[in-house]
Amino acid sequence: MRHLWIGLAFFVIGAAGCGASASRDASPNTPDLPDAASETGPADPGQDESADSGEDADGSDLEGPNEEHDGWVSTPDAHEDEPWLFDDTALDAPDDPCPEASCDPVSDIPSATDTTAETAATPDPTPVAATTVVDAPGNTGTGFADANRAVNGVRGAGLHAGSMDVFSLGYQEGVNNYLVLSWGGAMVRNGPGVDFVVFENGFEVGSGSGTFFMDLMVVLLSRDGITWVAFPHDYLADDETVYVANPELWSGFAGRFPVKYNVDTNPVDPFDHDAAGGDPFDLDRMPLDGGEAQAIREGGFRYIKLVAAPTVVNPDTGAPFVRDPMSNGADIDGVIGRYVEE
Ligand SMILES: [Ca+2]
Ligand SMILES: [Ca+2]
Ligand SMILES: [Ca+2]
Repeated sequence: MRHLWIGLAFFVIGAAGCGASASRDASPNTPDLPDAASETGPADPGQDESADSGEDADGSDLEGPNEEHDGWVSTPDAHEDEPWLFDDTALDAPDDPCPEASCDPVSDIPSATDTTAETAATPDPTPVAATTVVDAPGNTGTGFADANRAVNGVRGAGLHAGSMDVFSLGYQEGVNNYLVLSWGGAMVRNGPGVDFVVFENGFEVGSGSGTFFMDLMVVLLSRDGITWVAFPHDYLADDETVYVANPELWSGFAGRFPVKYNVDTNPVDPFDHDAAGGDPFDLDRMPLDGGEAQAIREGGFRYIKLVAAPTVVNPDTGAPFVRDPMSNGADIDGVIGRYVEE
């Protein structure tokens, strides 16, 4: 698997600078939003209603069991009085953020060919893009607020440009800060190596600069659309109150890597990270907790929730995850599962 790490080196060499100089001209922008930190105070009791109305405004093409947002509030780790601000301070993360031998604690990129899955029977690879928008409160059906763009195929724009074929999140909790997708009821199982890839639209700021513009997301998984478990994630910077534009420091997040895979113009293997880019995830990193995380690790998941990281509390600081000052919300091009079974 070493060749993968070497292949990735060009992504990260010297990537210690901040993306303040990044231009988002090539990337879709939603209107500027207030700083995330200012929106994460005590919950507004009215947030539930505003969130529901936002969802219903254009939810004709939405479906699924999460219409009442039960998943967000019924998870034991969630704050009952802050339904839209996911606080992972109680996340049942392992002490070792990278418990498997298959997982490099620094690069955090699982090999596509590892054979360490602990599933009883190895599933056959059947790569399928997530096809169903289950919950997208920010969906308006138009432009970058068209949630269909997250299930219509991945159209990456390469190392130095962001795809425009994306659904953009914002930073208003419950209004536009997350997206839930499914595979139409099918299960994404844990097989050898990477099990699913999230394609956002990050890009390198200047050829060879090693500095990347990223819109980071926390990934949550669910079997039933009600109980959610966050994929283990950890910002590894020495000072976690300062944003660093280095994908290697954002362990377990989505939105880290540029996307070269394009269903129309560059239809490479989406699980070949060197060729395709994107953010690979291996269910072997879900903790053996004897509970829901382990059940997903061993049996797979049906629903994926992508949440704008600046609206999620970093348990190491007690404040929301920091972000690039130019970031105004993640842009989701698509998600592809590798071992998809009915
Ligand atoms: Ca796996
Ligand atoms: Ca982006
Ligand atoms: Ca797309």
